[in-house]
This record gives sequence, C-alpha cells and structure tokens, in this order.
Amino acid sequence: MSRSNLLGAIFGTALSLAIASSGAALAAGSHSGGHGMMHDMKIGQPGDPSKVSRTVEITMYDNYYEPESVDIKGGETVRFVVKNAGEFVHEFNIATAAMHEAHRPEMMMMVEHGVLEPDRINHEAAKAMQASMGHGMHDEPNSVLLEPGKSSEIVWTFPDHADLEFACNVPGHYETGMHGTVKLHR
Ligand SMILES: [Cu+2]
Repeated sequence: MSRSNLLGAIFGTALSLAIASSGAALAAGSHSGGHGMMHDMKIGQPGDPSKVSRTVEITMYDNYYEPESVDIKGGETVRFVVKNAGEFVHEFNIATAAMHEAHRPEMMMMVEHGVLEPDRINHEAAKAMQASMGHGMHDEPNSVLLEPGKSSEIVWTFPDHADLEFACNVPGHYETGMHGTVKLHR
C-alpha cells in the first residue's frame, strides 16, 4: 500500500468514526457520508495530467501559505507543486470551508493516535491505527500532507463555480490563519 493510500485509509476510518460519534453535527456539513466527498463535483476532481494548462507553486510555512490566493479559470486543470518549507507537518487540501471543518476532527484523531506528530508523520503508529480500527480505503486526491522539507503534486480540475479554499487542517493551523482562497473566474 502506498503512503497516500495508507493515509487515505486512516482518514476514511477516522471520518467514519467521527460521523458515528457526532452524527447530528456532521450531518449538517456538506460531505456526502464517507465515500462521495472526494468526488463531489462542487469541488472538482482529480485532473488528467495531459490536460494541465499550467503549474502553480505553493509554499507552506508555519502557519501560512505563499501565495495566499490563486486565480483559476472555471474548468481549468492545474498542477499544484506544493513544498513544505516550515518546521511542522502541513496539509494542502482543496475543498469547501464546510469540508475543511468536517476534516479537522479526523486530523485531531490522527494526533491522538500518535500518527501525526508536530514535525513528522509516524508511519508505525499509522499502521497500528489502521490495524486496530479496521480498514476503509479512501484516497484523498484533493489533499497532500507533507513533513518539513517534503514536496508533492496535485493535478486538479476545477468546476466552473464553487467557493473553495485551500487549507491546512492540522490541529490549530487553520485557526491561526493557514488557509487561502481559490478565486474562480469565467
Ligand atoms: Cu499547517
């Protein structure tokens, strides 16, 4: 299993538990209950690399992004090259504000299980968490979680209209300003 699939499995499991434990609150959110979230046309979808129109570089610091907003044409397919230049683990996640809010308890659960340490991802703890909490394969193509010094890419096709943010849902980071705006234009 690749690292991203492993993390996806953990996110998915944590999300399921979060829904089970606080269903009423989360039911009011915008996600569609575990499986549909990442394929929701409201946020777009994983892009075809052959259709990429341009590359946008995003650098993550403690706790902010550079740049703080990106201008995207509706329907455009963009390659994001994301680098973590901070000293802590950070996430680059494209979603609605409500989806980010729903995602934060999952990230908190990863911290509580020792998977997400301030400056590293503990893969042994990730395996233990997956083993003890069952499976639930979920890819998160709209998100990358990066240790300090690491880089990764996301190819994303945007919808014509949406209120999207890119954000870091590592506990405390969004709250201290680690989010940016996707400005969708015609
Ligand atoms: Cu962060």
